[in-house]
Amino acid sequence: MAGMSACGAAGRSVRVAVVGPMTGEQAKQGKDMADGARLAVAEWNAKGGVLGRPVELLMGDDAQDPKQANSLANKMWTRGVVLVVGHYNSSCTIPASEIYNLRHMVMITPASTNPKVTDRGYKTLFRICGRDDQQGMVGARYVVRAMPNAKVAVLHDKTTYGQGLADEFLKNYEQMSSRKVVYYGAIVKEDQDYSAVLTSLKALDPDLLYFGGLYPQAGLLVRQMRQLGLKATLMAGDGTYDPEFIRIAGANNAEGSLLTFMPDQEKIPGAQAVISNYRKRFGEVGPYSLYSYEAMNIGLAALSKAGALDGLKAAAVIHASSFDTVFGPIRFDAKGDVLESPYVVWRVESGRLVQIPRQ
Ligand code: ABU
Repeated sequence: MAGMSACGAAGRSVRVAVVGPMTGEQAKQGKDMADGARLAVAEWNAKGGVLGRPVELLMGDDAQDPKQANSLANKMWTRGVVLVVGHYNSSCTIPASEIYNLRHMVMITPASTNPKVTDRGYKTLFRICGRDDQQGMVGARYVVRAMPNAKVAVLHDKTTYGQGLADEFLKNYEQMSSRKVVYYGAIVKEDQDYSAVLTSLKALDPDLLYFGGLYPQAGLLVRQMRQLGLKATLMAGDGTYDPEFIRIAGANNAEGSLLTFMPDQEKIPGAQAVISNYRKRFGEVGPYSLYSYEAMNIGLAALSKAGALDGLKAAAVIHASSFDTVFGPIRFDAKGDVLESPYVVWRVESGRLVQIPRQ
């Protein structure tokens, strides 16, 4: 854990944190989240901070490991952090949030989409992105409408996120289509060679393979599918939505892949100034950069409105308020989820992600 610049004497500053996978294969997602939070904190400090104090941003690396996430949550508590933006992986957010809940620290995840994150109803826990039951349904609805006679297979990476999302897709697909999938299985995430599973799949010749997992594995999977002559279209969720997926897969291999994510951030008029400022400081905006930026803004606005560095009071403000964000006004339900499901379907076309008009 590394402290960012202390904008004032420790003890007088308002300590907040951004936590996620800052190292390892998901480090890009961690950096995107960290940069979004950095931009928000810089803007608050330029306006005078919060409650008359400078905001001090701490960063924590959970290395996508639940044990490290728990240890980090405890460290943030001992360092006096009142607001945490993170984690990225649902498998880290769920256990670490037990600690944030116990300590009455506000936690807003910009990226963890497993339903269990908020279904426990913790008072100080919020999620600014959507849920896997929502994106699983949107993915299934697209397949049923656009590929009604497709042979569909489902694969996941055995993680909380990957298996949970695959199961949501499966449930919705089988209900909506009254058809059964031809295959349901899993890969070992740490493996680099998926040929055993893919060889079994090739014999079934599916038209669509739904994958519950993240972009490093999805990219390898598509590359190896094409090497084995498997022509199935890959569909996956928000964890695969990143240009890195196309780079790892190879543009020709990824062509036609379908992903669920929020609508095009580049086309939101109210986001343009923030996107421009972000680019000047950090480079290209990642999928979770703006979610992280607004998670930090909401948390800091709530502390300010609460008038105290008190997680329970700030959480009550978040539950009771509407927040103007680059995505438009955001309100949270009683569980801490945003009121609107954000998901649309995207397709890889000519090596780029292109949003498909709403179905
Ligand atoms: N939602 C993208 C991946 C992070 C997670 O929910 O585990």
